[in-house]
Amino acid sequence: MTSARRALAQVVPGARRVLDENWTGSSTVPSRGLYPHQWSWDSAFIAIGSRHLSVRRAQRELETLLTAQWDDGRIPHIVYNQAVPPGAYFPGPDFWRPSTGHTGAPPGVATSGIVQPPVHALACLLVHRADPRASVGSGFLARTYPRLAAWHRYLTDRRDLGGGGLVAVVHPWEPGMDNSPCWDAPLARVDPVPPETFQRADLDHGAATDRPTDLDYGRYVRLAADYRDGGYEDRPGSHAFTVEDPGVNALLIASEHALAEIASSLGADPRPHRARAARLTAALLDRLWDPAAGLFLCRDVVGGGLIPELSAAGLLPLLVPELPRATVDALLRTAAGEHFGLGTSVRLVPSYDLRGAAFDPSRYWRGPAWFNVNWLLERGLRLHGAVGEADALRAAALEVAAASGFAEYVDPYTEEARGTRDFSWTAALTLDLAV
Ligand code: 9WN
Repeated sequence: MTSARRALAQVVPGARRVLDENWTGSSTVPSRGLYPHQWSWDSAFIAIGSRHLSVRRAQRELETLLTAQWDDGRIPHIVYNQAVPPGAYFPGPDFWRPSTGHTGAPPGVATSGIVQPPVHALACLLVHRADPRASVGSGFLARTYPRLAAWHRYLTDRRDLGGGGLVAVVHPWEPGMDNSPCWDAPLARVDPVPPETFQRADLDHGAATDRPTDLDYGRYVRLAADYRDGGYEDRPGSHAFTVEDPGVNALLIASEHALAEIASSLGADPRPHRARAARLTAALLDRLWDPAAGLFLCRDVVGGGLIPELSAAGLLPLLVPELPRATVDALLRTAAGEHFGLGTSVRLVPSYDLRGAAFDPSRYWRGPAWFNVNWLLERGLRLHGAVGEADALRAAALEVAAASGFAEYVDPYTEEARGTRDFSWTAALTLDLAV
């Protein structure tokens, strides 16, 4: 048997086992030990994979998350399982409660107050397509559409903190790439809280060399506490950390196109969604494209200017359907070039510049290859006709996922497992690639 066929044969039963073991009855934890609650973009990726096992379960995954939506439209990045002991994950549910006691979350639900990248409309569309009759018949699409529309409105109306038509993130956890070197300069302005004032739980489950540092955590806590104490208000100029990230904005554009398709399936007007996607695409090109780097960069709204660090988030605009051909070609050259080495020095795209001063092949978002990023890139490559590159990436992802025990991330050179194992989105997305 070739290694590709062996990988395929292992991935499907292995992925099913991971997803079954991590299912709680209403949603799926990213991993039993390290992440014992529901995470926002994880659930979107998980539903994309679990729709191949059970469409109902994938619907439930997304609807559990959407039930925790705040009254301003935001989808919180964590929905806490209140049966889990509070110390099992830091920060726990009590951390996010403002002094007023009101978070905007629906009663009876414990959530965080920050957000994660908007992959949800894309996930809902893919779950719908897995069984359109069931999705319309059960009311899944009709229930999720207004919630997704409110979510996108929150992002475009309340989070345009740079005033240029893009969504800004106000915490490094929001773009989902927590300790990316892109945040080093903007975070250096943040005064960390002292390490003795909080108790990390992540180091009980993960190697310290694979995780963010205590100094990173001190700054994460300061930013989250300031946001909470300000009543989660999104006023321009009120956040110490405000960044426009190309990954977050590209995912919003892809999801806005998905929302247009959802609207059409429900007999609603898709044009406002297409118009919003077009406006966001123009703003993305205008504010974040760097022709010299051949990549989209992050914009530091507080400090001003583009951040000169090359992150895989800058390749994610390949998911944008209306990207100009010259931009697509430049991104393809950058992906294969010395900074990301795709198909030349590595088989899976690293999270950060292989040549960057901060590159570390083991530490979280500072170099390791992640399966969600590679799944998104595979989709983007295919969308723009780079079929050979997409096929090679798919084959590598299947092989490495199976060999690594569905690792959270891997060393991009050696492909050795890093972080936790039996990680849900690795299982879900490789299952999606396999079937
Ligand atoms: C903080 C759950 C999440 C992912 C993020 C990843 C990591 C959390 C943490 O785990 O972040 O949200 O505790 O480190 O960076 O992308 O959603 O899998």
